[in-house]
Amino acid sequence: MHSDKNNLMDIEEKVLAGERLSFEDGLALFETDDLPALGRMANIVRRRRHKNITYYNMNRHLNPTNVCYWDCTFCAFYRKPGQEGAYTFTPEQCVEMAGQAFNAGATEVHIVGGLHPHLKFDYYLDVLSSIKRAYPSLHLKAFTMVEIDHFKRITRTSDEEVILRLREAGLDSCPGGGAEIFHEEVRKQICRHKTSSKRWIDLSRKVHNAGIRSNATMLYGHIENYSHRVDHLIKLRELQDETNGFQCFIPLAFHPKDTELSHLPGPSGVDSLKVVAVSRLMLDNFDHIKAYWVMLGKHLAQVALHYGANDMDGTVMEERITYAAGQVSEREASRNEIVHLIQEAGFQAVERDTLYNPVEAMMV
Ligand code: V47
Repeated sequence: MHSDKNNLMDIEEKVLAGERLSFEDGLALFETDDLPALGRMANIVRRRRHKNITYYNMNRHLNPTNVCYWDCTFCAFYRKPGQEGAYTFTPEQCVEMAGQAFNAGATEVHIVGGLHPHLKFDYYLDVLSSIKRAYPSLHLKAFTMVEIDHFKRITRTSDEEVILRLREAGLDSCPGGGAEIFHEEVRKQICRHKTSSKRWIDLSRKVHNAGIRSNATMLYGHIENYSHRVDHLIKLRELQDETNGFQCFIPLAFHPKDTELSHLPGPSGVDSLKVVAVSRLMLDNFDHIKAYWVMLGKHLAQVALHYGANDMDGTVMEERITYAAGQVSEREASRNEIVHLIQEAGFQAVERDTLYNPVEAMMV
């Protein structure tokens, strides 16, 4: 029988030769305690692709409503209609917030929210088109596959028609949320009413086929096991082989506070670094892996840059989803702070737009 050490040596050979890793390889990578070996391998791939560069962007999160008719057990952000703390911004308020971000140098607004039982599709189109009209150069990275699925249900048109109307209203790309863990065994326990994994993948395919880029995420550190994670990564890799429409993968560290899963501890720092490294190694057809500092914390995000990540996300400006689940100190960062974090970790900071074009004037 192969020992763990032999296994890792075989995998490292594959990594050096640029060969694709298998499901079993992914599992062996998660199972090892040899964190430095994981970091070494992931760093080889990261530096091969991006040398010493770490990207960041100037962005703002905008969550038009927290009202949601679903009840995902990992979420502390949603409120039922009429519940204390429930809110819905008007399109005018959304424009005002986008304007503040634009004036502070943002190139992107990241728009996601709850599935409100009464808002019409026109509301969402209005949010997009009003921001676009006021600030045409702002990139609107808006609505996950879960929201697009909801729009399809409330409009009773085709997926293609929904995507087209969003694009006409100003949608430029889609964020990667709502993927959670694809394996239905886990999904039925943490988000049993939510868009199925098959549907999430199918809608991503349709978005990519319409020429729109999107991101992908994985929520880890709750009830999933290693094989669920590897299954998730391989499903994403398969779709990326087909469409090449994903820009970036973002591992999302579970924050338990005030969720139905608050009895769980959330992932350790070691586990988070493993996820970043294994993602970099398994997702050989993804250009970018994000160390999302909001969920990792700023210091662990710095370390993650040595474990395969090449992007720090951005200024964020007003994060609500992780904040609701107990992330108290990390809601926004200035450009200087992000650049400093990247440089302090030993990398060259490059400001990018949403599509990973360097923003030349701002290169540091
Ligand atoms: O879909 C919800 C997750 C996601 C919790 O595309 C939680 O560039 C941790 O998708 N603890 C939203 N995570 C965030 C997201 C994202 C973030 C940054 C960049 C991009 C991108 C996408 O957050 C949700 C869900 O998977 N989430 N609750 C929680 N308690």
